[in-house]
Amino acid sequence: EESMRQLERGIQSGTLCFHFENLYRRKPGLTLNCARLSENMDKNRYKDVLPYDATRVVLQGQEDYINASHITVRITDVAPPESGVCLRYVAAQGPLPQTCTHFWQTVWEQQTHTIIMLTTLTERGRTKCHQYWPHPPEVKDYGHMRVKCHSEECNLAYRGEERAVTHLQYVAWPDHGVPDDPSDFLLFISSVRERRRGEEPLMVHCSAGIGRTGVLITMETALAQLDGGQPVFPLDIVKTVRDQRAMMVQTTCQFQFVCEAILRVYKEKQEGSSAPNRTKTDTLPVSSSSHCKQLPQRDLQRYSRLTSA
Ligand code: PTR
Ligand code: PTR
Repeated sequence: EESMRQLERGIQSGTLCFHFENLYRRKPGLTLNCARLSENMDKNRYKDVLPYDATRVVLQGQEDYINASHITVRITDVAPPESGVCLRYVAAQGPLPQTCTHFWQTVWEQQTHTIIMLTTLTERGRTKCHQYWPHPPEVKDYGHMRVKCHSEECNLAYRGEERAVTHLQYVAWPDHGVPDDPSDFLLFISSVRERRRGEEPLMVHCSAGIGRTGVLITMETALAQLDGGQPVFPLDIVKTVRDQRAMMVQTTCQFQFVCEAILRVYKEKQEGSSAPNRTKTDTLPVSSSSHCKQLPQRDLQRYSRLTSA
C-alpha cells in the first residue's frame, strides 16, 4: 500500500519527524478567551495548555468552563462498521481538586461510558492528576453526580438515572515520553477500541491532555483507517487533531513512536494475511480484552457507577 511505503520511507529518512517539528502547535486564528478568563484560570492545570473556544466542552449551567476539547476525526469513506464514520473524543486535562465535579458533569452530559486515563496520579513525586473517583468503599458526591465503585454492591436510594462507566488506566507511561512497551500499548489500544459504541465519544485524559492523549487519538485513528483499508497519513491526523486541541502529540519521540507502531501493525497484518494459520504468539493487537487482563501491572480497569440526582 502506497501510504505505508511512504510511511516507511518517511521514518527511515527522518523527513516525517522533520515535518512534524515544522507543523504548527496551535492553529493560527483560534482564540482561547474563555480559558483565559480570570475566573477560569484556576481551573487550568497548566496555564500554557488551554482549549480553543471553538472546540471547548461547554458545561450546562452558569459555570460552563472545563479544560477539555471535543475532538472528531473522520475515518473517511468506508469505515469499519463498529466504529462509525467518525471517532469522537473528549480530550481533557487531569482533573484538579476543584474541577472533579466539572469532569463528572462532562462524562454525564457528553454521554461517555468510558474514561481512558493515561497518567498516574503522581510521577517523580509530582502530582499529575487528582484522584477524581472515590476510594472504595466510599461513595462520593461531585455536585449532582454520585460516584461509586461497581464492585461495592450496595443499593443506593438515589433518584435519577444510573450509568456504568468503565475506567481504563494505562500506568506505564510518564509525561513527555512514550509507552515503555509498544506491544502493551497496542494491546491497550485494542481494549480501548472494544469500548467503542457507535459514535459515543470516549473521554481521554492524561495530565495536560495533549501529549499522551494526542498519541492515543492518533493511534486509534490510524488503526481504524488501516482496518477500513484507507491510506494512513499520521501527520495529517496530527494536524486534524491539533486544529481541535493545541499541541496534541507533544514530542518528536511520541510522533516517531506512533509512526513506528502504525507500520508495525500494518506489517503484522500483512504477514497475518499471507500466512493465515500462523499462531499469534507474539503481541499482535487483537480484539480480545482478555489480553488486557494478563497485564495487571500495566493497565487497571475500574468499573464505576455514576448516578445523577
Ligand atoms: N504565547 C502564545 C499564545 O498563547 O498566544 C502561545 C503559543 C504557543 C502561540 C504555541 C503559538 C504556538 O504555536 P507555535 O509553537 O507553532 O508558534
Ligand atoms: N507546562 C507543562 C510542561 O511542559 O511540563 C505542560 C505539560 C504537562 C504538557 C504534561 C504536557 C504534558 O504531558 P501530557 O499531555 O501527556 O500529560
